Amino acid sequence: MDLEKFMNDLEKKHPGEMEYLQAVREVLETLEDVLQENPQFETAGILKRIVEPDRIFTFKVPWVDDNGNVNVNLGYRVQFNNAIGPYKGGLRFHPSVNLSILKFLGFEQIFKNSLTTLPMGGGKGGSDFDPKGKSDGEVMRFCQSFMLELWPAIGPDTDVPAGDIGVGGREIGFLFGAYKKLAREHTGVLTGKGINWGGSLVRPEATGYGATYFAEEMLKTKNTSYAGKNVCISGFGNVAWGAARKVTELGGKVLTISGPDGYIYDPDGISGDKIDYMLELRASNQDIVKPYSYEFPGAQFVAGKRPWEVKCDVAMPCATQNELHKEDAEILVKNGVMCVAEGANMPSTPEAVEVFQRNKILFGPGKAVNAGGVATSGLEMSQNSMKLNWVAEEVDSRLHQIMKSIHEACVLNGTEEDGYVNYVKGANVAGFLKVANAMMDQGVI
Ligand code: NDP
Ligand code: 2IT
Repeated sequence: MDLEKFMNDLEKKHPGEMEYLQAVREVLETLEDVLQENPQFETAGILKRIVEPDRIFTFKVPWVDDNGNVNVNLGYRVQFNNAIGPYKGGLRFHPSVNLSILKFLGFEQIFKNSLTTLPMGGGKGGSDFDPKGKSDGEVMRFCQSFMLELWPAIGPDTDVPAGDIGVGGREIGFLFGAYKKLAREHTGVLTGKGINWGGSLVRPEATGYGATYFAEEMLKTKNTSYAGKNVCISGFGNVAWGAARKVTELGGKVLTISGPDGYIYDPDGISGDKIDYMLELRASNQDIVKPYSYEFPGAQFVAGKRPWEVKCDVAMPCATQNELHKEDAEILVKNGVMCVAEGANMPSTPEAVEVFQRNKILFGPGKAVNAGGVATSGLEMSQNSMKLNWVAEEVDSRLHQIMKSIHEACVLNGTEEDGYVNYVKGANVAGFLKVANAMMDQGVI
């Protein structure tokens, strides 16, 4: 396949969709061998079909704020690919949300969900609504208006949304309440639900726990573990919180978290009460990490910078896309980082990934490392279908097993001649093959 021609043609169809084009290129770059070994994929137009979403819904979301003013936001749902199961993926509420970002996330989700071993297709959605500083009533009215438009397009066997940036338990509750009223049924149409109304234990922790389990497997390939390692985490949301908990439990020391205002460096380690405080910080609706340094005076707040300048053994970017640049990667490598595990989706730029791989650093891409979140959403769907709840140990042990199996799939498909594991290639190849074969079986449709 002529990758440059393919990308040029795609760019002509979707000009300016930078994140989407970046994600497509990153996957296609690693599929050369698979495409050569499977000429039937070319004949059946698998690539041309897999890069385009099945359909996209866009809609307006009008809502009234506490002052009685009318606001209008944009709402989206991208149903990307349902070859191996119902569309599945989160909703993101953030002012930066646009179609390019949701298409990149939906595209990544296809392969991530395939890796989980569970029957889930890929989708993503959200809005440019900013929950920051909004009252509960405003968030509720927004969520109700959003669902009023979205509900006919989703369903437990059709498309199952969940949380992402800006969408947590509160938002899922309001969205679910609205769906239940409109559809007149109580089903597993969303995941990340409250524990008393169909949610799964361990789902809130799952992405961060899963990321840490995956990185632990990576470290094992070098006969080492988290014990005694210094770890830099970015972000301070749901994923960063779960990762901080599990890293600490496994004997690592979390030195940093970060927000849009800068990062916290805590040389004593972010553990125990300090991790609980992260939840308070997030719930404060201010979206800044600086208050941590007032609460725990041993810690330092570094304004306007990212945490990658702090010397560490393991780096876990858990905030957002393209937050770790080439220069950050170079500093991390210079400071002796041995493992980089992406808790966020596509946080490292392509140039940063190239630096890690050239220096033979253990590098785990988001679609493998953070798959524990959606995997546990899949386990929530299984429990909803069976109409029963598993205990936390059962869910956690299944999550752990899934992360180990994703790691094995990456090693199997990504090991290079010199023994270096290219986890990017491994994850893309393993994720792609299952979906491509399913598409072959189902015809051109
Ligand atoms: P949260 O909303 O809980 O937290 C994200 C936080 O990171 C936001 O408060 C945001 O602040 C902040 N942030 C944004 N940009 C930066 C930055 N450059 N540096 C530091 N902080 C920043 O989201 P999640 O924890 O759920 O999601 C984090 C990442 O993990 C995303 O990439 C998401 O797609 C991914 N992910 C999430 C999963 C889940 O289950 N929740 C599953 C798999 C992946 P602000 O709003 O002010 O910009
Ligand atoms: O990016 C992701 O995998 C998520 N935000 C979780 C999606 C889900 O359906 O649980």
